[in-house]
Amino acid sequence: MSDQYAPKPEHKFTFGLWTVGNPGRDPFGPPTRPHLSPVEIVQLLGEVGAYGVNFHDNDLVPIDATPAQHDQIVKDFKKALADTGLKVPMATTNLFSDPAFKDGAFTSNDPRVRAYALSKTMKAMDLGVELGAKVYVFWGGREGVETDAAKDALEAGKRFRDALNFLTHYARDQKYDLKFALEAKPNEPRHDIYLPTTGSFLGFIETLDHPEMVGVNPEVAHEHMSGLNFMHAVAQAWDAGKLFHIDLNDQAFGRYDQDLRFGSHSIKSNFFLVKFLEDVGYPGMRHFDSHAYRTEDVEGVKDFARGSMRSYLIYKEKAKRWNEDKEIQALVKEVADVPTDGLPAIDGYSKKTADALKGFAFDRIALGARGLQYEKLDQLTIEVLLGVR
Ligand code: GLT
Ligand code: MN
Ligand code: MN
Repeated sequence: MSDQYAPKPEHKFTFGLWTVGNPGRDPFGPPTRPHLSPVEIVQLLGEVGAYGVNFHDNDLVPIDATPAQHDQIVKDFKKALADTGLKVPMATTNLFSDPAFKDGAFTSNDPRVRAYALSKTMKAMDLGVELGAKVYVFWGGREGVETDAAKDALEAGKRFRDALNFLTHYARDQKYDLKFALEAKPNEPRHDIYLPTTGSFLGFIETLDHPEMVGVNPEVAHEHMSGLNFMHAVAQAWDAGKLFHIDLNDQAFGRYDQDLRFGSHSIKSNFFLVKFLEDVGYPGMRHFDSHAYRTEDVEGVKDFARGSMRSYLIYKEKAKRWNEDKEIQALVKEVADVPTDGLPAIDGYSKKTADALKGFAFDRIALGARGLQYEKLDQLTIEVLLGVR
């Protein structure tokens, strides 16, 4: 592998314990590779050159661990972090695996489940902060329904809001330096999950007590499952100052949640995503929320992890090439570089401008007849991606 695409700490590449630790289980068959302990996963990530490791409370400490086991596990994990230099930039809560959460956590109809979810999340936040996390992710995998006969959607939204408000107040009370990042997914494991897209969350956040603490964690696969352009969702989040974290993976449209290796499937979309993140200077973590094919052994998991980071850096290099390509840039410029003689200048609203615009004689036919050369521009883009430019 050429050095140019070797991961470095400044690239901020992170993986979850649940990603490289995925043992290859799927709904149709059991694991195909050995279980790795958190310490072994940290060592593996150190070996492949990742910057950080993220976790759900129960990826690290099993849900039924005794206090003594908890302490020992956290101690061993801290030692592995110190030995490898890996950081913990993000943590989250598992509010979806345990049968107690089968009808949701914060939106459950059962007030005892909602209270348990708050308690579990506060303890998980304590653990995350203890290990250095600055971002706390909320993915409400079970916050939904199979049938709308079961739950009042309006009430569910209010419960979700109440829970997040409670937890922002808790974080402030504890003086935690922690931001929340909400992750949307339209369905799976529920038939429908509430607040199904990043755009839904961006609207919802503004209804919270502390919107400044709360942003989003968009995931490629999840927006693709909704049939959406992921980069557009990311751009909207960035514009709103809400891109606190990002889950990179890949996904074919119209399929189950595949969590494919980043960069492996939707090549043009991935290119424009990386170009966007690099062009705006997104300063956060590049988290790979994906896992190796079920066909792989532990060596294949390393191939998966190395490939994710390497592909990101290749896309980044292609984006630089695109930005520096004279022919491409000339075409980009040409679209907006047109004579505007006589056109009223628009610098915000004024009555004078409004009147001038309403009185101006536009040559609508000429506007519609102009060719924009996007075919040529896209072909040049494809040629950059295919390596002939
Ligand atoms: C789960 C889900 C991911 C979320 C994780 C955080 S867990 O693997 O599929 O998209 O980001 O809870
Ligand atoms: Mn995710
Ligand atoms: Mn996913």
